[in-house]
Amino acid sequence: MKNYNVFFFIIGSLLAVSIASCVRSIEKVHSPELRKLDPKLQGVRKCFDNDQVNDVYTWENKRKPELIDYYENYIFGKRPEFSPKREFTLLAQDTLVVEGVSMIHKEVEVVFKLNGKRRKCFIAEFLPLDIENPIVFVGLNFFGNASIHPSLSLTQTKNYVINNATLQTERHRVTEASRGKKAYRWPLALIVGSGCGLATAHYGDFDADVYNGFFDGVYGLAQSYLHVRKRNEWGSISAWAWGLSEIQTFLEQGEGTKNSKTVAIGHSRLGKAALWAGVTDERFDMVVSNNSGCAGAAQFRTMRGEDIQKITKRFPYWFSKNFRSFNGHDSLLLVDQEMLLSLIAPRPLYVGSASIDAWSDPEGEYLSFYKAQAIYSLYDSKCDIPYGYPSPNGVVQEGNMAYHLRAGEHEILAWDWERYIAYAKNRLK
Ligand code: GTR
Repeated sequence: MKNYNVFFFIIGSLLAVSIASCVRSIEKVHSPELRKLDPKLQGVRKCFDNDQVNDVYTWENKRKPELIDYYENYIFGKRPEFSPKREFTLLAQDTLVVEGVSMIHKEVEVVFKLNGKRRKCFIAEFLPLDIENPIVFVGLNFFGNASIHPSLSLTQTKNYVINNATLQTERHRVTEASRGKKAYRWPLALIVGSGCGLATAHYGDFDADVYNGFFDGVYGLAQSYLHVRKRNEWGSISAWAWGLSEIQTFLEQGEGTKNSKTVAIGHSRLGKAALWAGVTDERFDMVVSNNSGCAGAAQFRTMRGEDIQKITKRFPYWFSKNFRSFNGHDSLLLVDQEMLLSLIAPRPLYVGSASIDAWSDPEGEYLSFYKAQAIYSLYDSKCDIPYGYPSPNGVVQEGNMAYHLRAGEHEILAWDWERYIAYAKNRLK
């Protein structure tokens, strides 16, 4: 009997301690200075010390750095500084003809080397035949370069992919049957036929989209295997954003693209990565977020569609550990996503939503976009985004801010690309 009492006492105490530490974790997740702030009273134009942002100087020198610091510490995590050596090898170069449009196609292998460790990525580039330094769209793909066109010269990824019946993947790897199956997401004839270029790589080249620790992908390159992950360190979205920046670095060294203007673009989780790449790397001249949803363009506070609990339960590894402390407490964050979008200003920003993509909360994406004009208008006094959420197939374009609501589901389609391309050509002349 006595033994049972001791047993229940120990179990009870352990439970009490773990419940207390959960409660403590949300109260104490912020640093002591930030803990004093009321989350309800935060705004993009108000610094954490209450200073108002009424000019570009205060934005760029005070509010913008503190916001980036906040996103690093509490959402996407801090990426360590690391600079590997890069070796570029041209694996294939050919002229592809897609729906009557001829284009230069190159497959390039990049080997990153650091402290005796190596990591490879494969970049596929598609450029117009006779245009020097075209605008280049830079985006990661979900199923490897060979999924975007059936030509045999495109690299089949050997990395982990999400299982997908249409692509006939087997045990998380693509198969020969997967070739070209995602071509509809990458309308090469439209992109190159409009005089633009595309550079893409498989997101798994930088980090596998699976919860398998933080030792593979670029983590393995950047940090030692003995590294103990802290609460504010990077997750996959930051690793993928690093990959986008590496494609940018490649373009700056590559033939015919040294002076190209570039557009970071991404769909869904890769839209979140494109936004974060645009924030952390100002070499991107424009950013496109396509259906990026929770932790992308959508507001946390609307509490529609995916929320922090839902996203971190399935994908804890996309974010810093700190982010999970906000599960069920989205409104305790001191930021909302108009702030993430504002960090792109004054560069052109295009947010694309889809009307029945409820999981991504298209209306919440529009609200972030609408509210981000508080910062865009510091640079452009004519900026005037209407409050009303557009109807399906509606487009709002004002100066360096653009939004559309494609009628339909969660996807990236030629309809979206047509608008992204025309807008990029107009703004990046
Ligand atoms: C969903 C996830 C979203 C979005 C999407 C995607 O499962 O909940 O945040 O990123 O995946 O990438 O297609």
